[in-house]
Amino acid sequence: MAPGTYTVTVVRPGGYEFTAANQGTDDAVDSDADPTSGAMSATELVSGEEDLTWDAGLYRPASIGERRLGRPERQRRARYR
Ligand SMILES: [Ca+2]
Ligand SMILES: [Ca+2]
Repeated sequence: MAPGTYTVTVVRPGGYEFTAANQGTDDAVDSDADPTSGAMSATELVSGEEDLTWDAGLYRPASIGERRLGRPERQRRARYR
C-alpha cells in the first residue's frame, strides 16, 4: 500500500450485528467499526508502517420464538384438563 490516509469500512454479512466499538483499553483487540455504518476512523500510514490494530467485531443475535415456547404450554394444559 502506498503511504497515505486510509479508512476501512466493513460490510456486515446478513444476520450479523457489529459489536460496540472501542471497548476496553487495548486497541489491538477492540472493535473499531462504527456499529451502524461499519466505518472506521481515518488513519495515516507512513512508508513501511504496519498497523494491525483495526478490527471489526460481529455477532449473530439469538432469538427465542414465542410460538415455540407457547405451544408445549398449551399442550400441557390440555392434557391435564
Ligand atoms: Ca480502537
Ligand atoms: Ca482495534
